[in-house]
Amino acid sequence: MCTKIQNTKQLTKMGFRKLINSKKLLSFFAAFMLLGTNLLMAQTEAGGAAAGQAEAPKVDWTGVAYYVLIFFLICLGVAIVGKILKVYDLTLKMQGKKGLNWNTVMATICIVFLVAGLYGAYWSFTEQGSMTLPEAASEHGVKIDEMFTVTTILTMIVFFITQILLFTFLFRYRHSDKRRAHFLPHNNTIEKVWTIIPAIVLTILVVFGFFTWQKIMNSENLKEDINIDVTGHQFAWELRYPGKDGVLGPKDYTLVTGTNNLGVNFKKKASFDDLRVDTMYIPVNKSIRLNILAQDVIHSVYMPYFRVQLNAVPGLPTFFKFVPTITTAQMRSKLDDPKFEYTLYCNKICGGSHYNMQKVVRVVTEAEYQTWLSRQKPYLNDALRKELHFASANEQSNGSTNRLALNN
Ligand SMILES: [Cu+2]
Repeated sequence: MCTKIQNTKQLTKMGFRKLINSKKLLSFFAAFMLLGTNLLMAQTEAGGAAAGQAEAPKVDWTGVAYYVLIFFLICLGVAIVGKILKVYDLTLKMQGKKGLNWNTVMATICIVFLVAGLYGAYWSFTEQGSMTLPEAASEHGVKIDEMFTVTTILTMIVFFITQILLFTFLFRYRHSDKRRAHFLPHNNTIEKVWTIIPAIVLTILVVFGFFTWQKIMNSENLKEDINIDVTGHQFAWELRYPGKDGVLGPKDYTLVTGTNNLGVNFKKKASFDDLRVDTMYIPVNKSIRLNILAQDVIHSVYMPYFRVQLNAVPGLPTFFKFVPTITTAQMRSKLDDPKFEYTLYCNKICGGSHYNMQKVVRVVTEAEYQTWLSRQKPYLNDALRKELHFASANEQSNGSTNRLALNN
């Protein structure tokens, strides 16, 4: 008996030695790296503070290394606990006692996983939930948000029920020598329940989505729509507004030149008063029709606050109609951010300078919109007049005064 205990002690010692020897170097390395990363992060923070607030925040890749290392440390910790349990189990067996009940260990781990996972879901909602967009600033955006909320609530109910059932069943019905499993080869009722319920829920969601999409996209073209051409190319958005006639001149890709970079056809009258603008001004509560085009690769018109997104595809003109409901000034006071701007982004990684594809969008009152519109420059600028061999704006105005003078 005495030798048996000694043997056990020796074995335990050997086990621990092995464990320490194999993990020692790795643990030291991990601790060293963690300390090093912390120092790096401290330096970045100090550097950022010294540089002042004017500089844009930089992506801190040392933070990623920090979390990767923490993950490896946790894995190492779990492995060490596992090894210790294994050694403890062996010790018990060598002492002639009953070893560890691994089924109970695994079942407990399942419950721990469930609790940690549920807390993770709660953390995700409370921490990252605030990162979602504020209220929709367009008519259809409210409907999209409703759809999103209903889908999230339904999927969350299913998520919580299934996860809690899965892990508690794993715990409750873990293997036990006192219990025999019931053999259930087939049950029609269960099959029907788990086929019909998801089918009904999914059908409701799909039909709901289908009708919402129909309402958004099947809008008629109205005379009072404000047509705006949004053309994407690497790496900028070009905006063209119709002039007083309210009609955009036609375009033809064969007419594209350095000066006429959108290929506007100036054989048509409607093209003459078109305007080229830099910031997209749109009047509140008016129907806006964006005519979306791309000249090289696929881009994507993305205006998150209006819940607008549509691809800009070369050779395939598309459009999106929406009604903005909150002015920039109103949104600024709502968000308590005097610098807030709505933005038009490109939502396709379309090349190296993709990030450049941004335009400020301002939602204003009708009066402000008209004032702004009257100040915009025509697409047909002097350089383009020269290229097309048109009389320049100055010559034309001089000509008309001369004619007036002659008539008098
Ligand atoms: Cu793009």
